[in-house]
Amino acid sequence: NKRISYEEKKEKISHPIGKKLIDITLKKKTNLIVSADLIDTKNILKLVNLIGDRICGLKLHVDIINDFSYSFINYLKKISEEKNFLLLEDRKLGDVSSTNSLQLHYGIHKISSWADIVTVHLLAGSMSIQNLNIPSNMGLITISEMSSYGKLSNDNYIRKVLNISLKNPEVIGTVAQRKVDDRLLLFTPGIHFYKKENNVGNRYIHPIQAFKEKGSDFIIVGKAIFLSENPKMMAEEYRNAGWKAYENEL
Ligand code: UP6
Repeated sequence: NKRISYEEKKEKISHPIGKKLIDITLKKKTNLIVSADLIDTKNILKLVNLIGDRICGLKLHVDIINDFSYSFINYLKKISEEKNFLLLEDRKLGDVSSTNSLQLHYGIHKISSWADIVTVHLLAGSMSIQNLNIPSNMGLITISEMSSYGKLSNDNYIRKVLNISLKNPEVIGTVAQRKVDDRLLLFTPGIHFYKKENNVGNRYIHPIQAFKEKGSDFIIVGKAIFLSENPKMMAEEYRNAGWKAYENEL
């Protein structure tokens, strides 16, 4: 066996939201997370209605939304429950614990009141994700290694982030460009069928490479889907590609 199955992985993951994500993936046969990097709620909701059946998670950058509101979040939450997918806020927190905590609980977005999963950098060290007082059904994804060209993380940094991730029970997984311990879920952004690089330094790999070479569990796809002329069809293509790539590694 080249990798462990989602079923086996679920046994190794202790956090309820990590288990829930795997359950959704198995039920809907999709390891696709769509990154809805759009600046108007209307366009996000339009996209979600097209792709909701095909994804296990929807990733947002809520701080780019011009007309953010609670009615938008409540509506999105409702669709996420109906269509069975999780909401990820790609906040990439990176400050000391007390500031991270304020950014999670307060301000306009009150992330902890609705997000299932939030991303964090660990530049400030292991204590920066302690005492965040997040709800027990909310999980963290650490950023060990970015997809971008010229990323500053070296092997030593990445190893340290992975170690901290394994020790903190609120962490369900990580973003990295390499195989990681089976007890972490591995999320892979920078996915595109044919593009290798974009003009602002992001690097792309095919879903097959993500599963074969990097040991990915979930692919994160943004522009390849939401900028396409037929997001519904493209989401289905990435869902299929991700699922086949997973099955081929078993
Ligand atoms: N993202 C990356 N690389 C990382 C971590 N996160 O691209 O290492 C995020 C970006 C964007 C999405 O912030 O929201 O994943 C990728 O979108 P794209 O597919 O349109 O490039």
